[in-house]
Amino acid sequence: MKKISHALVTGGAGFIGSHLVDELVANGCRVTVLDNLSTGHRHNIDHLGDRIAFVEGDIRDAKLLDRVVRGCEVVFHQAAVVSVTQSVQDPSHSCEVNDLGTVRVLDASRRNGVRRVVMASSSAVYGDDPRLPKTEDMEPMPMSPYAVQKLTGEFYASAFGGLYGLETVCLRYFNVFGPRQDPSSPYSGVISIFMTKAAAGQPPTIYGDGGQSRDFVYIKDVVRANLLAATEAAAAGRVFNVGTGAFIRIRDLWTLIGELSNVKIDPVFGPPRAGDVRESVSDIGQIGKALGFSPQVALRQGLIDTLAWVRAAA
Ligand code: UD2
Repeated sequence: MKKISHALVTGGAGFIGSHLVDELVANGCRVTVLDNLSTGHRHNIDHLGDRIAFVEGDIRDAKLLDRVVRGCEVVFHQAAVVSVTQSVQDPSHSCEVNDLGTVRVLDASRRNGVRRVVMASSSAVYGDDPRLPKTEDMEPMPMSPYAVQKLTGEFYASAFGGLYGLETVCLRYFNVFGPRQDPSSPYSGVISIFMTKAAAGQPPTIYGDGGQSRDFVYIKDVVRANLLAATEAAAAGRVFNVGTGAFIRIRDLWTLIGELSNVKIDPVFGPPRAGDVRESVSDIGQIGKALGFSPQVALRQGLIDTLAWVRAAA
């Protein structure tokens, strides 16, 4: 892996951000974390002690951004209101954080000589386009405020490249899972919720008929995609899917988690969730070709590792 001298990770106390921080530190990179701890946790980065600089603050704070961005070579922009449901309930708030916050991060980056910004985008931008798998050249069909905001972020990234020469890479994450994904809110990732239910011997609620598909990508692979996006010359100005190219339906996911957890409990079915996408599976040909990325951790192995973490954390 090519070396990065100094990186800012926004949302670095969150699930994805904190794993990225771990890997950057392991690679000898100087790391600053900016996180307002709205959904991130100090305990995700506490083990790093003074090997990182932690700044508690908000990405909408332009003055603070100027201070923390200065001297950074790469910015990994992971901070966001990450829940589709929350964006449906409070579109103004998620717009402020996800759009205004993103513009502020890009603006501070270009004013302070950052070489490249790697941005967390989302598979949500594809919406319910029935064509599968989803390829980056499909016309986006955002169905939720969250999806609109992530797509807007991509457009800003592209405009900042054209206007100011700032290198940007947008990564459309599919469903990321792994240790540290917080199961405690109704907006949490389905795997962390299902595992917690299985451990407690309780039935999960499946929204809709459970036939919806998702492409679950393990956190370690997502971190690797970020590092490639930051260091490979060919990534600049591009948008890439980050997934596995495979999918599982939500009801089959519960069966698999039950099997790995040694429980057999029938799920409860509830009404479908507003803004939920029916089918989601990535085409990862582009990121494979341009950056040499391919996922290394299969769903089953990732679930086993996540389950071990859930049990240790209980
Ligand atoms: C994920 C991302 C989101 C966005 C989106 C793009 C997470 C946590 N969120 O949202 O940020 O990028 O992908 O489409 O990764 N479900 C249940 N029962 C539960 C919880 C969830 O049936 O208790 C279903 C839910 O209705 C959905 C699927 O499981 O169909 C996945 O839900 P999720 O919240 O983990 O992720 P998603 O795809 O809504």
